Amino acid sequence: MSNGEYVPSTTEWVRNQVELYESSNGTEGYELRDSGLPVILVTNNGRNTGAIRKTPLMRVKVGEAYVLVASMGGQPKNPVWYYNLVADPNVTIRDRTEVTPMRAREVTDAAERATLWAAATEAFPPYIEYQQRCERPIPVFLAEPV
Ligand code: F42
Repeated sequence: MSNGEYVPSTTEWVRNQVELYESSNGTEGYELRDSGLPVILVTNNGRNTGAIRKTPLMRVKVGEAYVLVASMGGQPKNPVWYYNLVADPNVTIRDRTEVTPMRAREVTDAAERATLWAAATEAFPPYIEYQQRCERPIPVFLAEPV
């Protein structure tokens, strides 16, 4: 990881979720709005600035690993964090009170992706609709403990 400074998300509700999650040491802010579904926090480096970025994502846990789904609500473009993770796969994942250094790789093998997509849609069914909404194949990463 670089020594960059933390630069909060430009999206207010996302920034607020990160703030609550971190300031409570993972005892608050770990659910997606009113859905009650659990969220993890991914910390990584910006590929151009080296700044520290923090991105809440749905919690999709497979064994010791986490599936990271670059869905961004089914918008046409990939989220910026997708490009950051491709450039530098070193991340820290907070799952409530547990913080673990991990490495994230984009899953390109079709069979592996299908298995992880099934786990992702089981944890968070709206991913199915997000994929129907956009033409890009939604990228999937697997983050594994270093
Ligand atoms: N997003 C998902 O894609 N999947 C999820 O499962 C998901 C769940 C979720 C749960 C709770 C919650 O609060 C948010 C959730 N989100 C989920 C939204 C997610 O947290 C992100 O906000 C969203 O995916 C958009 O990611 P983004 O990286 O495009 O963020 C935007 C809004 C943003 O803040 N961008 C910064 C900016 O300033 O515009 C990014 C800046 C950046 O990284 N710059 C790079 C750098 O070097 O610093 C350079 C980038 C470049 O390519 O030039």
